[in-house]
Amino acid sequence: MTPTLPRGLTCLFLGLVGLAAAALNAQVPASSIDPNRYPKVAWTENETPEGKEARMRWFNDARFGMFIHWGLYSEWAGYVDGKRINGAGEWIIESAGNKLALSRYLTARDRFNPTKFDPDAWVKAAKEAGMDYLVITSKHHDGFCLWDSKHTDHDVASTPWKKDLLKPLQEACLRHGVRFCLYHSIMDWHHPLYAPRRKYNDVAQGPTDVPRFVQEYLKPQVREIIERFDPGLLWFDGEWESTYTAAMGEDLEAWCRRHGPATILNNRVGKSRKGMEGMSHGYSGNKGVGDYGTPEQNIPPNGFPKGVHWESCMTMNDTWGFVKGDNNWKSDATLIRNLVDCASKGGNYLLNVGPTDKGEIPAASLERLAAIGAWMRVNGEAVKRTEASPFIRPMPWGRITRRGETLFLHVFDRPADGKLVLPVDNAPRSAAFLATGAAVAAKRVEDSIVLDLPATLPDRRVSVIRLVLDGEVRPVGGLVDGRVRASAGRLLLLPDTAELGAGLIIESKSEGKPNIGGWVDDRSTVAWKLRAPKGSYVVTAELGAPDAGNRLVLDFGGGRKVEGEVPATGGWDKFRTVTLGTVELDGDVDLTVRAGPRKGEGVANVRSLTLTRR
Ligand code: H79
Repeated sequence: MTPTLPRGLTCLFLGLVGLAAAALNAQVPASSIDPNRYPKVAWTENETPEGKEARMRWFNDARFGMFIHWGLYSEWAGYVDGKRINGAGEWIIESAGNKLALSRYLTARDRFNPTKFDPDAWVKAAKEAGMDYLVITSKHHDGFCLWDSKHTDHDVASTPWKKDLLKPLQEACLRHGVRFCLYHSIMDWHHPLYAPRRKYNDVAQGPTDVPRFVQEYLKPQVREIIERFDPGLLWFDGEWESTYTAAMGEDLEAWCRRHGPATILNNRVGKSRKGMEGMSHGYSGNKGVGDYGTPEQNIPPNGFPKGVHWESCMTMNDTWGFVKGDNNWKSDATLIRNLVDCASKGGNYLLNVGPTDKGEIPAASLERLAAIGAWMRVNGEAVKRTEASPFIRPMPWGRITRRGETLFLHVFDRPADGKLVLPVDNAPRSAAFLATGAAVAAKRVEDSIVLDLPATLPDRRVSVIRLVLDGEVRPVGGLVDGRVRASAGRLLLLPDTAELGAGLIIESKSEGKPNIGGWVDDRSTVAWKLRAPKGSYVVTAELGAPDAGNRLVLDFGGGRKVEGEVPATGGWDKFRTVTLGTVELDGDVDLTVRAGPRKGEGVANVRSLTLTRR
């Protein structure tokens, strides 16, 4: 145990730190948002979607954070007896097979002495890169704790360093306006009660008992770190072994809510994660799934409905924990594009550094953080506090973020003809590069805004254009807040924005245009969410079908149905527009399309439905 200040003094001290942080903030880059100043919002039993948005705000607005993997494995640095152990540095004991006994692994505790640890330098490196939170491993799978825990001696207090490493980092975070967060592994290769017990564990004695491990060790430690470090979020991991159950996940989630109601939880607190893709079954809203999804080493190809939160975590080289000589570094261009990619899909990017056992972040990591920071000082406003692109799929030339009536066009690759075509029912007010302020020619052409790019872009990695529109964006066929909107009295329902039932796929049968296909089971459904201005609409479908006699039934809810015949169009790849009927609509509609009893090979390939106001 380390001595602590009396509570009153601590508060006074934190107050002064707050003032100091406010003064420092005047100097931090304009890209930063200081999550420490966001009001704390507590989770409640019957939280509304708006309540959750308020609780998640600092996280959502930040968009960019630093992951830090640091522990005994940093001392091994990927090598045993001078031989590189393949795999991630932090997995060395597991990856070494039985060549590294736990008793020997633990000798790193006698050597772990981070004399170069400079918490202010770490936090500044994060802040100056445009990161507004950091997540450090309080405990990784090897069970070693970076703070002086009252529940174990397998911690930093048992090293030559002796002192808590998390408190100084938390205090540096308060000074610089970075939200301090913790990673905590559920799987524990060291604890004697944890099962399955590893073969290389020659230290643990007695029977394993995971329910007791959870009750007597995991939960008390989680409470200890919440109360001691007030983490903005808890990043659980190692939840996938079958000894940890869904019931334990729900119980741990409830425990965290009770002891840290404002602490955000990732979905690895429970058992809902779909592999490395990282999202939860059914997205969110269920017990034991935490607050957000955790894609690992990948970025989802498309965004998710509004209200689904996620964060992609990724390494800069090949490993999370420090490995000597792992020089497979991603370029700054790749890292900036990844960050923008996440933001354009409504998610965060959590980028890892693996400090050495001496406490140094590798120079190659610092160089990349500095390069990202330089880009963020110019373009950060197009990342921070933005919302996802109004288009459900990425543009071929780059990515889009938005705030209010402004779209930020992040150009990765200049199209050969230099033209960016945005299918929106808006007029442009202004368009200019953030980097230079130089105007970009933008005009309305039919259903689109077309921008003419200069021959050379200001930044070969990502050049951002701030495009101000004449009002809220009205994407043609796209989504605003998860619903297709009308444009010039017309609602265009495309495969991209549909929710496809079992067996249905998006394919392209002709002219490179996508269509919904594979409709051979007449129990399959296709659904759209839309918002229709009050009126009477004619419903048409652009479809291809070899056989006549099939029927499409459109259920608009509230007893409003439109039913129409599918004619033979001459083949699956011969598309024709047919009128299905008319319907009265007013406001938000959840449309479900079903097929009547199937005739022939299948129902139809559907390219689009169009609702046109009369
Ligand atoms: O903390 C980081 C990883 O250690 C942890 N999650 C991130 C945030 C993680 N745990 N499991 N996995 C990632 C996936 C498992 C990968 C493995 Fe392997 C493949 C384990 C053994 C083979 C990676 C590659 C580790 C050793 C070789």
